[in-house]
Formats: sequence, structure tokens, C-alpha cells
Amino acid sequence: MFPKDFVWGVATSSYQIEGAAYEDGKGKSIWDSFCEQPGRVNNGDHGLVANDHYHRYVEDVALMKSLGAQAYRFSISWPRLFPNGDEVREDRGFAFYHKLIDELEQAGIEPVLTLYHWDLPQALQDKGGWANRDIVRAFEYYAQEVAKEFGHRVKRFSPINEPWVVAWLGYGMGVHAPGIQDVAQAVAASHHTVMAHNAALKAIKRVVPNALVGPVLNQAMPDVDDIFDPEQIHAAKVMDAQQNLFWMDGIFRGEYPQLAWEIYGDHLKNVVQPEDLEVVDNDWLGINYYFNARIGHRVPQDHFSRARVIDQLMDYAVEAQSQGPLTDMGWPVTPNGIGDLLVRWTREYGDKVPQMFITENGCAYETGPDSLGVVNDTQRIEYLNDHLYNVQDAMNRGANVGGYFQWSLMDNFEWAEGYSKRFGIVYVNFETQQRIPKESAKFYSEVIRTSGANLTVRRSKVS
Ligand code: GBH
Repeated sequence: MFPKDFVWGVATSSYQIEGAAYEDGKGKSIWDSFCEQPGRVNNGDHGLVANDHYHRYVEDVALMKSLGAQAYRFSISWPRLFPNGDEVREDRGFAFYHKLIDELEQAGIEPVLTLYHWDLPQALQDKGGWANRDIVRAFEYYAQEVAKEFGHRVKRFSPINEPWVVAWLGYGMGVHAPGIQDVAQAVAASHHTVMAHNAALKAIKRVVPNALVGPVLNQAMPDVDDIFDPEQIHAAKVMDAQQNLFWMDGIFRGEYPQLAWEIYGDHLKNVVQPEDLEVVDNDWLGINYYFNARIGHRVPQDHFSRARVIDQLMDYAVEAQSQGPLTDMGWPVTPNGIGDLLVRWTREYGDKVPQMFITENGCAYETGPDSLGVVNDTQRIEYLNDHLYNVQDAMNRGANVGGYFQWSLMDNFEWAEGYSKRFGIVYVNFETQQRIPKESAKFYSEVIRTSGANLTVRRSKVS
């Protein structure tokens, strides 16, 4: 059983659900631009309408309430508040989030606010975006203004969702906006997200001293196929430094891991200046967990159609054995990893790491309504059950975990995959905008209602 004060939530992000891409003065974001470019997003999908949440937020909050959600993690669209990413505000953008928070307040649902979930004002990308050090000042100003406006209504803030994704998928692999493939820019962006996080945290706290601020990091444990293969062990350490420790150490220790300096070389030395890193007091750590990183044997570099950056950072590529069932994303199901991470940080960082939250966890399965209109997504129920079971187990092993946010409240725009991948516990018909709670939504409601008494122990799956 989970403690009574454990926070049960659901999560979404602005670009993935809002639509109304140019309404009420909203400026263009890098995702608006990216979707216009042929071949970037599956099926030519875009966020112009998405879930039309901008007009249906009342219905969507009612939906959350009917599920029993206690908290809602959503993001603010920066270009809705500051269309050009400068200091010229758009009041109608602010008004929208006030109305959303009004609804949440009335429903008794705690707002958990992300400042940046990838929809950068295009005007800032025109100046280099996250690869340009000036982003730190721009983001700090934005954070300060958000805190002034919403700080009396929102307790919990996170500045940047998944800085690894911002840097590496956006500027390294180029599969996300702005679609750049340049390791130097990706390393610069990585560093700037750490600085921007710290600057935003301090800005928020200057305005609202009792705000609770923490980073949200996408994390995975490296799973090595053959632990006696030194190349695989090395690849695992590179992956760990690149994805996990860069931000864990950068934020909680105020230094980057030695291995990051080695693999990034001048790319990192060129962008880090004395005094850039510091340890600021974070109130919580959000972990987004989907699956572990599998590391396997050496394969020729050109084996991958989409080169993985980790492989470029070593002189060779690795490939993992594909075992067990995959989700629609082609991702394995590795529920142990979520608990292993929680226990690992507890042991390795001790007091340096604050209370942890799972800020995202979920899976894509295309299951739609049957002839009776029932969406019987048993695989998602199993996924949720097994991951929650492991969170609980980690808490029994000493991890301090304050809450869990399911990704996602509803099917939505899944970035480069468009609408083809459905992560919701609520089904969305994108023709009619009808929302239908899936069976997993009912299961999750029951988890919330009973503090997890309905979870079952299942033999963990092999990854
Ligand atoms: C989250 O990102 C997002 O926050 C959310 O908006 C999105 O809808 C959701 O996930 C579902 O995708 O094997 O090297 O490519 C998750 C991003 C995906 C980042 C898996 C790490 C594996 C690294 N993570 N990815 S790699």
C-alpha cells in the first residue's frame, strides 16, 4: 500500500494537447515550424488542433476529476505568454492558464507546472536556441514572470522537461525540433539546460520563496547483455554519463562526471566557464521513466539507419538483443528499472537528492474502442501495475517517493510519431475529439482510490 499522502497525478504537455496554435496572439514555436517541414513528423501530422484542449480544458479537467486524479502536471507554452521569446507579454496567453488553474482549483486538483516542454519560441531558435548561451537569461526572465503571475496559485514547478531530450533529440540526433544534427550544439545545449535550470529555480524562489522547484529528468538504467564484455561495460558507462549522470551530477553535485569531459572533449570545454556550475537547493526530483537502455554487442556503425549519438561518442556501435514484447513505440517493457533508479539515487546521492516523484510513466498501445465502445487495453493495465509495483517496492527499500504521474491523461500528439502512437489512459477520437476513458483509466482510478491495494504481483518480464 502507498502512503495516504502519496500524490497521484496525470500528465500532459502544451504542444501535445492544446492546439490553437496561432490563437489569442500565440507566437510560433519550433514545433510549429518543425511540423511544417516535409518528412519530419509521421503522416505530416501537426499540433494546429491536437486535442483542442485550449477550447476543451473544462471538459478535460472534469475528466481528470472523474478519474480521481489529485494532481495535474501540465506545461505552459512559452510563445503563448511571450510570442517572440522576449519581454513583450501576451495577456490572453496568461489568461488561458489562469482559467485552467481556476478549473483545477474548483475540482480540487493540484496544478504542477512545467515551464518548458519543448515548444521554444521560434524567435529564440533563430538566435541559436538552447545552443546559444543567451537562452539562460531569456529562460530566467520567463521563469520569473511565470512565478509572478502564478506563484500564488501553484506550489510545485519544474523548469525544463527532460533536458537530455531537449539537447540530444533536438540538436544531436535531430529527430525533434529544431531538427539539428550537431554534437557540438547538443553538448552546448546540455550545459545550457543545467544553467537555465539553476537560474530559473533561483528566479522562481526570489518571487515565491516557498515554491517547490525541481528538475524533471528522463532516466534509464543501462542493461548490459554480457557483463563480461568490456566494450559493453564501457558503452553502458557512456550511456549512463550521457543520459543520467550529466544532469544528476551537474545539478546535485555542481560538477559533470569525468566521463562526460572525456567523451565530449572540447565540445564541453568550449562552453563551460568558471562559476557556471553550482549546487542550488532543489525541493524535489522528477523522474520520467519508460524503459531501460539495452546495451549489446558491437555492430558496424552504419548498421543503424538513425545513428545513435552514443555510438558516435564511442568509435563503435552497440546493439542489444531484442527480447520480450515491445510496445507500439518498439520499446521494451522493463518495470524493474523504475524501482532500481529510485533505490540507486537514494544510495548513491544520499541527502544530496531530495524527495523523488515519478513525473511520467506510461506506454503506447493502439487499442481502440470495440463494438460496444469499450477500450480494453489490458497491456497498459499490466504495464501500470508492474511499474507501480516496482515503485512501491523501491519505497519499501528506502526510497523517498512523493508521487506518481501517469503519462498520459489522454492520447495526444506524440512528437515525431504524430497521432499514430497512443499513450493515453483516455482514448481520443481525433476526428470528433470525443474522449473515452480506457479500461486502464478505470484501473488507475482504483489504484488512486485504494492507495494501490488493487496492485498485483506478477512475474517481472524479461527485457
Ligand atoms: C517523454 O519523453 C516526453 O516527456 C513526452 O512528451 C512523450 O510524449 C513521452 O515521453 C512518450 O514518448 O534509445 O537513445 O533513443 C520520453 C523520451 C524516450 C527519451 C526514450 C529517451 C530513449 C533513448 N525518452 N528515449 S534512445
